[in-house]
Amino acid sequence: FSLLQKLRPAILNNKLEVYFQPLIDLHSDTICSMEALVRWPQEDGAMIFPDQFIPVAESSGLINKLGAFVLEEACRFCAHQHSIGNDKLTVAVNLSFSQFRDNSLPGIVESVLKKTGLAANFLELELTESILADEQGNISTQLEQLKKLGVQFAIDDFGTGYSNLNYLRSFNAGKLKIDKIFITTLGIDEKHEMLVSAIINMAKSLDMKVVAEGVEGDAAKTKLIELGCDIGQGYLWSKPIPESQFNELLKVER
Ligand code: G
Ligand code: G
Ligand code: MN
Ligand code: NA
Repeated sequence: FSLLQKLRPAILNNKLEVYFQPLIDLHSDTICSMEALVRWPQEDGAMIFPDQFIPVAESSGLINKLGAFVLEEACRFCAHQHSIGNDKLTVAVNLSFSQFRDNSLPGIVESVLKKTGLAANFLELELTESILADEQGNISTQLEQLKKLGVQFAIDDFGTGYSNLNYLRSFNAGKLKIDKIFITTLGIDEKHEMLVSAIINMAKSLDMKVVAEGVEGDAAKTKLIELGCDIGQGYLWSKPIPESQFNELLKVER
């Protein structure tokens, strides 16, 4: 069987699972958000990661179903956290270019928010710069519709794509996520330090919160605090984990 032949029934029969990775507010040292990252557990205990099956879902038209599933799981879990008192927690969901292909995304997001009861401003959609830069398609119309719903946006993998800084400014995303390739060795070697510092200052001048992805050690964390970064995400705190384990993390914190 090909991956595609297995993926279709897996999605239809709810065999995919959504993991969550915490984002840490570096000022208060507490969990302020979580990123939803999809996983595909296999019968034999093995795990297939999204780098392998997202491209298959994108090229086969399954990405909308997959995306709707992740959105619903993410919003449901966040709404549940609100109901038990973690009422500041936000949740981030990754979007791919192909999820904008048929104009259905704003409607899907709206219905998921309604169904799960999560207030729109607690949902954060992660976009890459290439999605933002699309000028031929109708992505910008859909982004406007999503903005009207009141959802938030984060620019993902910043520093690895082609930036249109003027568009970045006018788009007004709430968060800028610096790609992990610039972060992992921070505080160990000085290679990326000036660049990270410049990105942080740029984001601040654009009124965006800055997230450093791929924080793996204390050296990077210390350097990021020194550089004025707001939020960290990475193995230093936790890798992406299932809901049950995420609940434990939040309990430890309280
Ligand atoms: O944990 P990691 O292996 O989860 O993620 C690998 C890549 O897959 C990342 O680029 C991430 O953005 C992407 N990804 C993870 N979950 C989703 C999802 O639900 N939707 C989309 N479109 N991409 C995802
Ligand atoms: O959506 P995005 O492309 O940013 O996906 C984040 C990816 O980074 C996921 O695959 C996630 O599992 C991975 N990741 C999260 N924290 C770390 C980390 O500290 N180090 C590394 N190398 N990868 C990480
Ligand atoms: Mn992401
Ligand atoms: Na990223």
